Amino acid sequence: MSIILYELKSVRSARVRWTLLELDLPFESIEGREVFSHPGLRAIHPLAKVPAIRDDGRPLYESAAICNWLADSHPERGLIPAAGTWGRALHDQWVAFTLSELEAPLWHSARNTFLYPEAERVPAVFEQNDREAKRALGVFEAHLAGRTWLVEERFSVTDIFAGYALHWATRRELTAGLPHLEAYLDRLLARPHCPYGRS
Ligand SMILES: N[C@@H](CCC(=O)N[C@@H](CS)C(=O)NCC(=O)O)C(=O)O
Repeated sequence: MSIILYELKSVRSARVRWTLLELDLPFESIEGREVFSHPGLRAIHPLAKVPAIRDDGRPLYESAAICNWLADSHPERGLIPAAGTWGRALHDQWVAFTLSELEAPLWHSARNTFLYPEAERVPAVFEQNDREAKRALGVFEAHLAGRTWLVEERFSVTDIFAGYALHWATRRELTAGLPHLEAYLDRLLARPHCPYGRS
């Protein structure tokens, strides 16, 4: 078994790195700014984005698809509820909610902060995006009141996945006044394999 991970340590590939570490799977890392022009990455991802993996020669991209695949293909580690269970439906719900309601506005703001050419940036989007992100954060806050983890009261890849976007929201200072969410992030970031910390 061989896994190659194309990554840049502080971005969404951190989800895949953390999943691999929790599963205790060995992997080769191709990391750094040069990753975007690496022929290995370009052969996998049509937009040359990270994360991407090659698992026993098979190419896969999109952080949700990769994390789910890795956890599903090692069911003995118990990192993801099994397909066809209610726990899995909840996992899918939180992944979709994270991507569409929280990560989309955060990413749109990021693009308008440092990715688009300066002349194309639209500062007006920040307020709208922060408002949308805060609505989503309020949903996490309400769900986490009285809960330790997102699904089935045990740590799972759902927490790895959503946790990355929640941590991203702290970097935009959007989590003030959300004590359950802040406490959850403290629990998450204290885990030994968490690849990032409070900034
Ligand atoms: N939805 C994708 C997002 C991938 C993505 O946009 N990755 C960024 C880093 S977080 C990237 O590679 N950006 C380089 C670029 O846009 O050219 C996922 O979750 O894997």
